Amino acid sequence: MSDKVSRKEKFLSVFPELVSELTEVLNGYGMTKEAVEWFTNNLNYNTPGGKLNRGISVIDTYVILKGYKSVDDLAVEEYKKLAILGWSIELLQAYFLVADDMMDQSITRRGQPCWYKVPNVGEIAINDSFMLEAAIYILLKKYFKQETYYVDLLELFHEVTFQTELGQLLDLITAPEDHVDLSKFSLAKHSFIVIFKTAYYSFYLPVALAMFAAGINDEKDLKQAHDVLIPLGEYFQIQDDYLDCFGKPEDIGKIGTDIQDNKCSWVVNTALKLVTPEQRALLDENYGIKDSEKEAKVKALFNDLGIDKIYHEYEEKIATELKEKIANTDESRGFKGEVLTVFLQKIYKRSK
Ligand code: GPP
Ligand code: MG
Ligand code: MG
Ligand code: MG
Repeated sequence: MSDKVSRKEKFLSVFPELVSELTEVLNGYGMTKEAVEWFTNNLNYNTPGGKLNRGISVIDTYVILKGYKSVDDLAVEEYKKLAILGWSIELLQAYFLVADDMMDQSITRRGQPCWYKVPNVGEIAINDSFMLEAAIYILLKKYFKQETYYVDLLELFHEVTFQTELGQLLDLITAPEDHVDLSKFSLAKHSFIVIFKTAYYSFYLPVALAMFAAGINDEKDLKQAHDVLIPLGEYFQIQDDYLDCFGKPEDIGKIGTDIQDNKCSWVVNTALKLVTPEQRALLDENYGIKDSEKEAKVKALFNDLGIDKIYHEYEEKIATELKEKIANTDESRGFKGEVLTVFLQKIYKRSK
């Protein structure tokens, strides 16, 4: 635990330097004091408030690939470069979340009002989200332009960003907030949405960044990472969907809202495959409506259908498949299966 806290603190301690370096760029363009303050607030409000797992996992992965004992073995400059790659993912995530909260008309994020809900921000948040994304490329240019893998980093960020946008598009047109149409849902669509909207940037990106930084850039190795991390990311989101419905609020730290919110979740998609015409009619009538009695009817149906058991079977099957794949990792070029094991261990049978 204390190790985890100190890894997070060490990672966080780099952020203020990045904020000053980024705001210096605005000063260099002669931006007004007010504009520089605005950008500083945008960065501080939207970037560091989450769990930072994605950013920190870049560093952890690099430590394993390089065969170091711990992050304390990294030289100061080496640590900073890795932390910048980590913060670049966190900036990408900040960009996505500021924009997503406007699209979803959300109210709070990470325990505070969504940025666009902050007084005087409103639709300026659209431009602010673009600036969070632009900050990634300012940092990459400053710290990595001289590296042979600079173009690899740029292409990776561009590709993963586009993949996330594809997932977001399918998510938005499949489950509009205000219109329930369960005929648009399917497990195949669910799989596409979660892989593109979450798995690429949350699971593949941190490992691929660490691999480039460690000089392990063979297509075959990137594919080995991809072929475990993408299904692992899908598994992670299926857990999230499962816990939203079946998790204990005291474990997951929130009260699930997917049923009332008309979410195209793994749970409803699994149910849709099993229902009789009568049960389907019950779902059509009660899913996606802000009414706790209707929600309770849907939950009772999920229980009747044995979704809980199907989930646990899925979990065992996917974990076994992933362990087998990891055991077969070809380490001849320097890639290490341990990187993938660490990710799987963090997720397997989590209850929060
Ligand atoms: C959050 O998903 C959205 C993303 C991670 C990707 C957004 C992509 C863009 C291109 C803007 P969500 O809306 O399902 O989750 P949450 O409940 O956290 O808002
Ligand atoms: Mg959202
Ligand atoms: Mg969304
Ligand atoms: Mg969820």
